Amino acid sequence: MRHNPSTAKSHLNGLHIKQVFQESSRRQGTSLPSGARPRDYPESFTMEITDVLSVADISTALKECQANNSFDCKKFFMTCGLSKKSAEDIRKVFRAIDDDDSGFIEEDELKYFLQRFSAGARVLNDKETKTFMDGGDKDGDGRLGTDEFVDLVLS
Ligand SMILES: [Ca+2]
Ligand SMILES: [Ca+2]
Repeated sequence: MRHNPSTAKSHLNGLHIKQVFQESSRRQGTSLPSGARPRDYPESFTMEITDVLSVADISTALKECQANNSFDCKKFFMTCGLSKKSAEDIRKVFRAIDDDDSGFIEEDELKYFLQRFSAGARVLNDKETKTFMDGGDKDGDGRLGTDEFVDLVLS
């Protein structure tokens, strides 16, 4: 029986190295906040709200609450399509609104809620922010936890 040493192995290794190099260049291209730990947030790094919701639906929802005092969170969640999303998708949106990654949406983050959907959107006034917070803050700690947010969207 003849045994022919294969030359294919070294060729494959060359290809493999090239693929690894391309992969690592691609990863370096993504923006990583300093001090962030990728393993804790496997999917949320480059997460944009538009990964979950369509730009057209967001635009319609923002138009509905353009006038001062016209913001209604239930109506907004319905129009932008978030009410029909899975709890997992709603949690992704939660993380996008939780700007300081505290695990909670505080009042000052809620005030800028609409700007997370579109940078040019208006800021909610104090009354709208309070109504929004009171509607979701079931345990009364003055901030929205993930479950409180998911419940509010799906209610
Ligand atoms: Ca926060
Ligand atoms: Ca709360």
